[in-house]
Amino acid sequence: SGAQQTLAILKPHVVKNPFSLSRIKNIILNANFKIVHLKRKTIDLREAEAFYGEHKGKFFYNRLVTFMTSGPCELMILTKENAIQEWRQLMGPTKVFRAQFEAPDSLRGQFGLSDTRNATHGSDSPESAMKEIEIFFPEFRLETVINF
Ligand code: DAT
Ligand code: MG
Repeated sequence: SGAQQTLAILKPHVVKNPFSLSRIKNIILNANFKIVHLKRKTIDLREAEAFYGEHKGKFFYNRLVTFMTSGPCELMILTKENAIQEWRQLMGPTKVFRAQFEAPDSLRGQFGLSDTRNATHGSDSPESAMKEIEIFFPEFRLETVINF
């Protein structure tokens, strides 16, 4: 065991709303995640396509890429014991109606607006965490970031 890292994204509609943004950051810190690196940036098309490559061809892909590049996101490396699973748990289900009914206190339950604008992203495995951190924090050397 030991600390694990995950890549979290606060999506553009959250970053546009200072009230939601500060509430989510308080929730993150109260859940004992450490924000070890944070940058606010508008994701470019090349990054969005690399990041969401597994979804290319799906009906929501163009909508997703358009939304994610529409304004600044906050990109974070979070660390905690079992961070990948714990962050997915805190986010709640992908689909906003499921989140609102099954996990109303989750981040997506509280701050999600639609299946695309579902407030947050979280890596789904150690392999995707490495890949995603490399896309958005290429200045971080991976062997210093991932500590299984
Ligand atoms: P997650 O973000 O929970 O890992 P995913 O990897 O299946 O979910 O999908 C990536 C993102 O794509 C998701 O956060 C929002 C968008 N998305 C997924 N399914 C969708 C759908 N049915 N309609 C619209 N957007 C969707
Ligand atoms: Mg995913």
